[in-house]
Amino acid sequence: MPLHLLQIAKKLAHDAGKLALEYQENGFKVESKGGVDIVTEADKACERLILKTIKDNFPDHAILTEESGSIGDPKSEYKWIVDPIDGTVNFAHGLPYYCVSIAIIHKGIPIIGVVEAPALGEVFWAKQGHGAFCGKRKLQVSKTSHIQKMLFSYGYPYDRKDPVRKMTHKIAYDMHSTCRGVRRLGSSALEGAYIAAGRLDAFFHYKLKPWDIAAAKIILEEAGGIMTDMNGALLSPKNGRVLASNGTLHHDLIKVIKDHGGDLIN
Ligand code: 2AM
Ligand code: CA
Repeated sequence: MPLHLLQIAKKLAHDAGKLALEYQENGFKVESKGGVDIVTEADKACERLILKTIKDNFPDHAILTEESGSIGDPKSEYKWIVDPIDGTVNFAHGLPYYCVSIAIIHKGIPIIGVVEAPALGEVFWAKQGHGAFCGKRKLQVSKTSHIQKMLFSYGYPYDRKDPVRKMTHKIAYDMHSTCRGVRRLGSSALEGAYIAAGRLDAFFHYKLKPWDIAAAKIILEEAGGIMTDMNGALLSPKNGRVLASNGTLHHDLIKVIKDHGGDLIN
């Protein structure tokens, strides 16, 4: 792996985060992508900045981003997966729970993940085999082993007619009655990073895209956690079902989801 890849990914996330903060300060236009899904001027500007730097430095690398889709040779050894702003709805409303998410995949294996939350002043990052960090602090998932003691988080798909919304509601309602607390932060990448940091214990979300969770996945796994499909299988970009946890709780969570039939729909 080129030594400077991690440095460049971190600098990119930092620069894009600074740009997002500038938009937050000075105002921005918001556009609808259909339904309640929105994109802001800041999402587009941050993505342009990131794309330009990757293309200038690594012209032969492939890129997948939220706003531009797939770019470059799909057979390239390296692929960047970028969400310029994860938590766009929070960003648009001035809530600080949003982040820039950048992952680098080498020959199909995630090797670097960076999740920078500029309004919170934190950067979570990981390099394959070297652990996960928040700034300089090494991260470790929580030791929570009972659902009753868990702080749980989740998200709803944007599409109001999607049947998985009802399923999401059923599972979340169950969690509300059984675990210590339930939160919805509105940024899947940040929720994954927070499980890595031991702040949350678990998270689930249907209909996520690779750019929502690619960086968080490597950060979480390097901190001792797990991210899988709702039934414990490897994540599939085809269905976007994501269950993330500290690892210890995973088996019990899969059972809860299964009891509701949540492993059968996507
Ligand atoms: P975004 O802010 O980049 O759109 C909100 O629940 C979280 O899930 C955010 O991280 C949001 O990413 C992500 N997300 C991705 N696809 C989604 C979808 N179809 N519906 C709702 N949230 C989605
Ligand atoms: Ca986004």
